[in-house]
Amino acid sequence: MTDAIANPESEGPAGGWGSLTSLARIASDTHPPAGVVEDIWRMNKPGGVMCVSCAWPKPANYRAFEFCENGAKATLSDLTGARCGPEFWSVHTVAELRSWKDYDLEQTGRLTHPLRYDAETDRYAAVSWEDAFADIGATLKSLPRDSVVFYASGHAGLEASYLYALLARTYGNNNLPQSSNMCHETTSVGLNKVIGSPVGTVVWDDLEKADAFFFFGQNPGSNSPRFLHPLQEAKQRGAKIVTFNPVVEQGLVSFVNPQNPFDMLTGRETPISDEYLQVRAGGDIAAILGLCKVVIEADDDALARNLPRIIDVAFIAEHTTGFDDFIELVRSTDWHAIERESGLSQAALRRAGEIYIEAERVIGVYGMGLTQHSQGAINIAMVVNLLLLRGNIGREGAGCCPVRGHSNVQGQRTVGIAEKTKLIPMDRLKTLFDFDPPTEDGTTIVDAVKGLMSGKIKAFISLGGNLVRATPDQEAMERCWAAQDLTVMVSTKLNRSHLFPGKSAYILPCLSRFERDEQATGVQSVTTEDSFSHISASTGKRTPASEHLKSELAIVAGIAKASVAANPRLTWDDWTSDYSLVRDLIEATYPGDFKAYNARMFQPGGFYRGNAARERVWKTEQGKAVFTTPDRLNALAFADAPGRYRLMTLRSNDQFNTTIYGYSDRFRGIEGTRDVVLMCDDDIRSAGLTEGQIVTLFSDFEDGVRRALPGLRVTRHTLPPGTIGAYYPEANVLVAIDHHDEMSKTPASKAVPVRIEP
Ligand SMILES: Nc1nc2c(c(=O)[nH]1)N[C@H]1C(S)=C(S)[C@@H](COP(=O)(O)OP(=O)(O)OC[C@H]3O[C@@H](n4cnc5c(=O)[nH]c(N)nc54)[C@H](O)[C@@H]3O)O[C@H]1N2
Ligand SMILES: Nc1nc2c(c(=O)[nH]1)N[C@H]1C(S)=C(S)[C@@H](COP(=O)(O)OP(=O)(O)OC[C@H]3O[C@@H](n4cnc5c(=O)[nH]c(N)nc54)[C@H](O)[C@@H]3O)O[C@H]1N2
Ligand SMILES: [Mo]
Repeated sequence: MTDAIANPESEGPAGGWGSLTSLARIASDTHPPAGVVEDIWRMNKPGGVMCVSCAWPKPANYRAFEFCENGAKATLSDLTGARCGPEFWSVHTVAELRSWKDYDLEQTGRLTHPLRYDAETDRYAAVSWEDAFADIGATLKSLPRDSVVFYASGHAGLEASYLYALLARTYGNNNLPQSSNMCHETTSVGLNKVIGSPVGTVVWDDLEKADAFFFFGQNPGSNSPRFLHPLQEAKQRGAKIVTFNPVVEQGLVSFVNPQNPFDMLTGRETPISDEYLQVRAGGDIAAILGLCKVVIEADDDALARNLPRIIDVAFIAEHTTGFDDFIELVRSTDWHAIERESGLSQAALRRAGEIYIEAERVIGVYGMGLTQHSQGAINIAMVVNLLLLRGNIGREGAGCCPVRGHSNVQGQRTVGIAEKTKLIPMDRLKTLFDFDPPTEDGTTIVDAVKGLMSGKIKAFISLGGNLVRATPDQEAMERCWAAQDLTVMVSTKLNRSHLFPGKSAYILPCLSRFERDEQATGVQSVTTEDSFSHISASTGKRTPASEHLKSELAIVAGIAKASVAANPRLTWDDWTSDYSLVRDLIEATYPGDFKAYNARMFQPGGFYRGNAARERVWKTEQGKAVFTTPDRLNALAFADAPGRYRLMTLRSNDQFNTTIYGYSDRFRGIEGTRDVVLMCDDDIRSAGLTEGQIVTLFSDFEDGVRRALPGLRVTRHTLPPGTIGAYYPEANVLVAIDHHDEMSKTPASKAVPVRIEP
């Protein structure tokens, strides 16, 4: 809640020289080979590689530089000169590596050989691909079908992902949870419930036409920095930006375009947010209700004075349901309750509400700050309520914009990596492949972790990711993971999940998207889907990190051939030799989304899959867009209590999820360590602590389990009282597996109830 927005903690604006310095450091850490600069230059452009980092779209009218600091970091990290070969294991045991930090594991470099764990020596050793596939297949065949999970992190392209889902289903289950089960599953379920679309409704052109952007719990400066370019342009044409975030995130305060020589030389900053509202963690329902109250009051006033209405009466009547109940709640909720629950003043909410009213076209942007709460789906429904009031969905320059994480996280769901059977055209799969697809729903991540804990789950295949590190209740997770009969991880780099091998355990190293993928019919391209539902091709050009690597698709096919009953329709070898055949299958399975797929995949900006809600066709139960009346004012599963804080688990600017690139979170002024707890002055004082003191955080989730994270340095930060922050993934030991969004089971990682002790 600031008038002149300033970030007391940041060393400078987002972008600018800081981002170049940060890149130079990573380049010197990774010793990239020749050609990497060319790859970065061509990134996210037709004929180049689509970034392996986030899912931000690739504009058709691309700029000279269509990459960001983090995309370049991810590229340098994939193309590092460092190698983690079999000789590494003659020096280190798995037990020893468990004391290593995520950063140190990442620095060992690219994995070069398929590896099998040997319990006797407590080391991994090289194994041939044939032996690995044969042994994995034999174990899978011996296990009950429902005891095996096929997890995917959002990296792998659409082709490998489609075959991976087919592998699970022909093996015999729908156990296909994905990283989005910890991320935007709240969107897939919650947004779908209210507008009939599991994904956002805006496209690139809308960004260029919007008059206002409302940001709720999304941090573009660190997590989708290319977003700052259209935001900068929006500001330059007079659009307004309003941010709701407990943390003053630098990317939402000001930006120096590192790719604009004039900006760089003059240090010209573009201020981003016009209003910055530091909402309490979990307080967005109340905050948005406040905005809606401003809109309704203005509308009442217009009506009384015979002026044009503020709400879009015609749109509401034709396209929505639930309006009356919602408005009843808006009217009956008093400002006192709104201020208390949001932590924001009525005056600040009025200023933000005025911006909403004055804007003809508004885009509502959100991220993990809304989805990772116990009432995350209601948070999202509230954003939709706000947008619906003025018809801001299904119109140019307006809409709902959830910003996705991994580069192909949205696309993997599109092509069948989903645990919910109702999302899958099973009849088409049956016809195409002549088998009976499993009919029971598969497991979410939360249920998979609980299945591990109870011993029901006996094997995990991971297509990318680092699930042991990414999920809640990490200590229990490490124990249960290692108790499985089989763990198979398709990976590029060593990570903590590899250090808890099952009774039989394999690490299968794959190509990065930048690397040349040579198969029997020649060099292959792969495709991914971005946050705006556009599908683009990537063709890797770099020499693979090792001659022993296989593509993700070839690895999936290898496991499938060894574990799934032979069937003349399952031509895994043909698909591996020519990925365009897989794209034909995807088109046959999803004809509406992938028409002329092979012909269109190199189209600049990608081809659009379409979205009914964008056309105001509402595929909801009610056939209309839904106003939701919340039954509470915060998104929490617990009440406030003395000594209890709401812990947000945060990302630094120097990490991609569990991959830690370094110890510099320069936008937040935190250098050299990640072992910190961020607290405001008032909280430090009232807890009787001093800045710099080392403390332990304890979970205050009322299930009787002791969860502790020791060794954190109290660090002063500008935050609302009662809201504190620590880094993910380190803080995952504090998150309880039963603490998740009610509707979608997304872990509630943004308001974890904790106590602090010296
Ligand atoms: N550099 C980098 N880029 C990434 C990633 C990364 O780790 N590093 N991860 C990728 C992935 S998988 C994802 S999903 C996205 C994640 O990107 P984001 O969606 O931006 O996720 P976070 O950074 O976890 O949290 C977003 C913001 O929510 C705020 N917040 C916390 N609690 C609340 C709340 O209750 N209300 C509100 N209004 N705000 C709140 C936090 O202060 C933070 O600024 O980024 C992707 N891109
Ligand atoms: N407390 C807390 N927990 C969270 C979150 C939070 O904000 N707070 N965020 C959640 C979110 S949004 C997400 S998405 C999850 C992330 O969970 P995951 O997706 O499981 O984790 P990542 O860190 O993205 O996975 C990194 C690993 O993927 C492998 N990898 C990298 N590139 C490739 C590739 O091209 N192919 C293959 N096969 N493997 C590759 C590497 O071995 C690397 O170590 O974590 C969730 N957990
Ligand atoms: Mo994510």
